[in-house]
Amino acid sequence: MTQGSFIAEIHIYQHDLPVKNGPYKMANAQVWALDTTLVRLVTQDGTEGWGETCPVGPTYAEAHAAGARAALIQMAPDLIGAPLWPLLLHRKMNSLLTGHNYAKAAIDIATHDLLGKILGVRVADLLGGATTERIPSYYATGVGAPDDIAALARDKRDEGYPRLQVKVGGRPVDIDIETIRKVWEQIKGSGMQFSVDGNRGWTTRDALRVSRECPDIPFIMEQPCNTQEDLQKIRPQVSHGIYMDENSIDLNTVISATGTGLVDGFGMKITRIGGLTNMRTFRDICEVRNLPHTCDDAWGGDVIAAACTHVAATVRPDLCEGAWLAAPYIDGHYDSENGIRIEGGHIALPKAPGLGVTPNPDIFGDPIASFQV
Ligand code: 0XW
Ligand code: MG
Repeated sequence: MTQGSFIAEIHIYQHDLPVKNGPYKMANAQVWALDTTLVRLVTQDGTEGWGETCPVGPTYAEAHAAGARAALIQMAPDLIGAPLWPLLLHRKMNSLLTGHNYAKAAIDIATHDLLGKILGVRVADLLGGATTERIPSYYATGVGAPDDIAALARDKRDEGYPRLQVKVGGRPVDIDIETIRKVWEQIKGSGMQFSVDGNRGWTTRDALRVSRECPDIPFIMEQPCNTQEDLQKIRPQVSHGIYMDENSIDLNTVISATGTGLVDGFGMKITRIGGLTNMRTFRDICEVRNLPHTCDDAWGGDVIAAACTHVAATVRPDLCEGAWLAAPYIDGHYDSENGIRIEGGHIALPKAPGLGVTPNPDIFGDPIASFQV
């Protein structure tokens, strides 16, 4: 029973996820392969739970793969013997290390997986209950030539994706404007939601110009510029909605951004905000303020994909902008049978207790570090 369950073992693994047809290009990052970190927690009676954290290269955010592992190794010895309650574990982790949400998230996700298995319920139910068994996803293009991205947009529309995110930035803004126009030609009238993601890459001058020159196209601007101050500056001058992604580094920032009306929604990453415990709080703040948001992560395999899917299943449907998964960009699954897949632009919520995926540990080789009672 959970009352007596505690963490008896922590195993940390490193694994590479090569990008299909790489590199994947964003305004501030280009990635050929992703260095992911997995955590396997084991309780005293041998029940296992999995967590994962996978920054998308070292320049997308203040997170990098080696940093995640160093932070986990720093905390792990003091987490042996800790009870499985996610809130108490968060407090414990915060007493051991300040910040480093993206590393703490791997432990938090694994704890939810474990708790679900012990209680015989899915993670979505631990988070308040699933509103759907078929979760919308969205497709994110890389930064690319206008005609190529428009052709991709058409394919993804035809596949049934309800939302498209087009990456821009890091090049002359005229090419971004051309891309936006050509994509819109393909998706207008289809009902597909449209996000234009600058990944911090536009100057405020660029963002103002795009909004001014595309007043007829109903996209939202996702993290167009680098800082919150930049967003404040453009906010009163643009006619398009603004979503915050990379700047929303913790719940405190989310509270400020919602409280001041700085943004109209969020692109949110489970690991950036600190795991499912904080993601649940974030979801509830957004629901109070009627703010739409995604449930994503930077990158990662089946464990992260399952975590995104479970939390997205609990979001009020009119606020759910989808769960982005790396699955279409990488080969293979950790769990060959129940790995998370996108079909027709949607994801089936796993049925089994916990995260509902069981990674094959042979894929990851020996742990890079292990801790036990
Ligand atoms: C499209 N994503 C969810 C995946 C990439 O890691 C970046 C991210 C975003 O929206 O910035
Ligand atoms: Mg984004």
